[in-house]
Amino acid sequence: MKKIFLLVGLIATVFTQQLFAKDSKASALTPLLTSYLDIKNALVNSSSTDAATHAAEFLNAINGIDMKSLPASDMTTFMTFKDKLAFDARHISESQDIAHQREHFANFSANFFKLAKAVKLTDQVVYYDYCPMKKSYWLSADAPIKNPYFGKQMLTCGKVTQTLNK
Ligand SMILES: [Cu+2]
Repeated sequence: MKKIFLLVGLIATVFTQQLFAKDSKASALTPLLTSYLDIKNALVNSSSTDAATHAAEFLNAINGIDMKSLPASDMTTFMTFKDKLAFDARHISESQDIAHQREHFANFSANFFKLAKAVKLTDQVVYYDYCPMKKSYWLSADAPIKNPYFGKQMLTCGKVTQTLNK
């Protein structure tokens, strides 16, 4: 009998988690995380062209967000960071110079993490990594370190400093 209760409890828990998962995935801001990670991966691969393309996508996404569709608290946070994020994304999108893109990416990442901490963008685990050489941070969806500031030159330099959704 006890086992049945446990089983029912377990099923209820899983069901509830899935309901919440569906809820948070619906955030209008989730595409920003996708584009952010695309930019990051392009920099890991030292591709300035791809970084520029994905930064342009980010810019389109952030300018296309309907603020009225956001819950009030998310809207306030979003408004705090919108212009700052758009500024760095625009510079990355307009440059083909990877060093210049990486300069902007440092500030971009710091602001993006503040947004990601305040607004639930995903149910997936997000890592906040730090590069001691560059003294800068980045977000990643994967635990192994792949450094976007140096790429192949120093691919595994850095460490995880914070983890979201774990
Ligand atoms: Cu610039």
